[in-house]
Amino acid sequence: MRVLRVPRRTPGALCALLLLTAPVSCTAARGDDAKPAAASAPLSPFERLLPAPASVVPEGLGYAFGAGTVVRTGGPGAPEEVRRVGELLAEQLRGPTGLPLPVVDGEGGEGGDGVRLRLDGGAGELGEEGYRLRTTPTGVTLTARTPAGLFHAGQTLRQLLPARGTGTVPGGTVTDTPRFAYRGAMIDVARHHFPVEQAKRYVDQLSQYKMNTLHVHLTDDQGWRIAVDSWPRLAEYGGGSEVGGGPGGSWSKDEYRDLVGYAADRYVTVVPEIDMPGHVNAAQASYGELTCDGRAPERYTGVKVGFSSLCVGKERTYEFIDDVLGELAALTPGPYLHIGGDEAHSTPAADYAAFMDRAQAVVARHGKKVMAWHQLASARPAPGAVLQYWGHDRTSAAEKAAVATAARAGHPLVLSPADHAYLDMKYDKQTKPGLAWAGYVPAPRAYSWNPGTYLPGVPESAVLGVEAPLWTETVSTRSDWELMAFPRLLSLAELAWSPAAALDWTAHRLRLAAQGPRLDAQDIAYYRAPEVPWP
Ligand code: TNX
Repeated sequence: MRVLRVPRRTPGALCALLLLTAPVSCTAARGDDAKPAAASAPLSPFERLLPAPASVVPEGLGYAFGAGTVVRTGGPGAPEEVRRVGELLAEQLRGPTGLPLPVVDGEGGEGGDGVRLRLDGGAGELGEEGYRLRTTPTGVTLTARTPAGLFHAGQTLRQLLPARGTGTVPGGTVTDTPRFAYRGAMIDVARHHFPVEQAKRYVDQLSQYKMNTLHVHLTDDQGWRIAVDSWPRLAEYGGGSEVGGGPGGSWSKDEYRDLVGYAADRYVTVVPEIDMPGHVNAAQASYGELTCDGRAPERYTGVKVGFSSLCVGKERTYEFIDDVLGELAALTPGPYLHIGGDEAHSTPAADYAAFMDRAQAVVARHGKKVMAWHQLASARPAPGAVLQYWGHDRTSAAEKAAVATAARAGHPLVLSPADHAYLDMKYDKQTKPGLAWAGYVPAPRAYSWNPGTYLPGVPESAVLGVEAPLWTETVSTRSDWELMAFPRLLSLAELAWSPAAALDWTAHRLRLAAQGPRLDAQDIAYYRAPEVPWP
């Protein structure tokens, strides 16, 4: 066995790297490294992997990609889906390598050289999304129990080749499974409208770092972005506004289906959100019957929150949410409908609880599970409802305790602490777009928290995962979106996937730096965070 070459680095980095190869115990050095980033020795391809894999055993010689390399997707009886994963991987590798990489139906085992995709129903240790990637001089074998695992293996393979050009995949075995099942990003397409193409681009970007959920915040005071056949003015009129007075826009059902299918091909589940009972001005501007006095307000293009509320005492309100959630459920293969429930400052607490009871029942009747912001914890979350925590260091102990109580009662938590995971917080005071109500979130801060121990009284087993929301009050262009998301999204992807023992900022910032050329090659407008030694 070849020993993993470890260039001179800090003890923390060394520790994290050792953990990749050996089950030693090690206290990772943590904390924000405010010093300017120094250049350091180049990382090996295994060390560059982001998210850091659970285990790497370097061994023997590698496999050189060349003009004759083929992608093999399994022998007779291999499911069509494996073929599809192979086709997609070949397409992803053709761009940077410039090789033809034909996909052949054939021996997916060790039988022929090249890249072999192998589904192994018996590999129980790899779970729902894990994989093994084994490289010898004759090829690279990707093994998983599920097609999703094969997809993730393919993303690892991409990172083991240069950002541009072809090369040799190093010899050895990567064995890798995720720490958390839910690894998400959220995009707010309500405050500013974005085309579906931009959301698909984000799916490409996040799935290569093994994130598996895209939460889409489809409605808010400033705009309604999804077509609803039974209430057509929602999109037609309510879609025609956005923050700042721009034209807005909305997605047809076909566009939305296209996004959902595109995401599914990359093993990303779309979680649609219709925010209620607050954040509904665009709906009420479209249909006056959704207010208590029956009068439609003007469309809204400012950035205030908490001023609108559905009329909790009116039956028409429940016909509305039944129609909307019914149509949305029919468009949603994933398990969750997110019903918001945040910042309902204009809905009295008793009304809020009564409304959320009925809204949750509607979700269940349409065969879906409820997801909601953590304010639902203080009302009556339905059995199994997933709560998304978006508090921060200054959130009151009582509010945190309500969430912890709900978690211990069996409500899975998705953690999006605003002062670490909110991609719309400015990096520092110089960042042009963004807000700062939860403080600045420089790159090390996005990374330096542990989802498994973050909330007092919440065991890691109650944490379903992590999500990075990008609110768009101040974000209206692709470049600002990418500036805010990258590199922090990569840090959250690693927190969500990698074993706790591998988390170490000093090592992580080198992995981030190593992603720079890949982000450049993909024309991603990332922020060159000064704490990261970008090449
Ligand atoms: C809080 S987080 C909100 C959003 C804003 C965001 C801005 C949450 C559930 N609600 O309405 O867009 O802050 O950072």
